[in-house]
Amino acid sequence: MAQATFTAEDQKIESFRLLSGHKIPAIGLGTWRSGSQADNSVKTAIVEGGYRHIDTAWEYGVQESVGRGVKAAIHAGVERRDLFITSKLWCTELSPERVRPALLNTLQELQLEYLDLFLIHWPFRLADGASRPPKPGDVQEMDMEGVWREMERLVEDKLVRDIGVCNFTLKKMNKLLGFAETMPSVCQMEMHPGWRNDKMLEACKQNGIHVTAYSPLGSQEGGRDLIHDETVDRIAKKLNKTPGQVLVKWAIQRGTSVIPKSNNPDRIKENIKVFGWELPQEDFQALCNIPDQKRVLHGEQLFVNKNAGPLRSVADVWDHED
Ligand code: NDP
Ligand code: 1BO
Repeated sequence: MAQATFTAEDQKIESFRLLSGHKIPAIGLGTWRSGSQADNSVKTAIVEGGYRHIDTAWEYGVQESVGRGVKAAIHAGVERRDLFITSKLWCTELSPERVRPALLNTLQELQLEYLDLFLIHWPFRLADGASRPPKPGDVQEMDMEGVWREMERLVEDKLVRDIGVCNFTLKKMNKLLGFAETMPSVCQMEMHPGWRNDKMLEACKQNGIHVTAYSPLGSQEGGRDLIHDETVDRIAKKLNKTPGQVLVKWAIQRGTSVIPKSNNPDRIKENIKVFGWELPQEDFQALCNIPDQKRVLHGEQLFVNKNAGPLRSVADVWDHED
């Protein structure tokens, strides 16, 4: 259930309660492809935009810059305990003995003592130096139970407050729930009106697992341009909001937190001005009815080797559930 808190700027920011009892702010700043501007974007988001949630990953190559941005925000007076910082365990580190060193490296890059949320980035183990697309042998068996046990130990040792997964299927989630002693608090998945993924959202809700929607605007280069979608544009004009705000609000009204990425200070501040108003039901529904449902982030380049497998198609990546 969403709850509201107020930032220093008196902007009402909603949050969702996780299974652990901790709260996740409804909006976070994405940092994939933020590059060397990540520090400025993170500082602007926190200090000027009122963001309290930052999403990053080792794979993005920006953790040191994100860490500088967080440090600058703390220097400007924001308390660490009021921030929610997420990072992710990359595929090359998906073996039990590599989990803790990877987390410690992430903490060092971010200059933090703990993470609020640590996620398995994708449920496939990659060999060190794996190519894109993968060569034979690059995609390897993952010991999901062994990796999860190590994630659980990070919670016990207070190095991370919550753990979770990304890019899972129903099949993989059921497998994880079969042995998890600490439940995944969060499942981070691609979700926007062009790829609703209702099945996964419902399954997570039934298990009390919170969903964070990634690529809420349709992602970046090579993505789906939802900002210029005619339904989104019509609703934005009608409500006197921007297309970005309509897309962010749609995600929150579905009960998901949402992590739009921007390096542009005006858009960073625009994307979080989504509280104190609602999408009327008819507009929410029109967004749900946008046709041509398909993923942008299907994982083909990362994981599919058509000749050697083990994942020979995008359908294999998603356990033939789409
Ligand atoms: P988004 O859907 O957030 O879209 C980002 C793009 O939209 C950028 O090109 C940005 O440009 C532009 N943009 C931002 N705000 C606006 C606006 N108001 N109006 C018009 N354009 C806008 O893409 P991402 O794929 O980056 O997803 C968001 C975040 O989700 C990632 O950054 C990452 O943190 C996370 N993620 C997680 C994944 C996972 O596997 N767990 C996979 C993919 C993403 P500009 O910067 O110039 O504003
Ligand atoms: C390759 C990483 C996709 C964005 O999380």
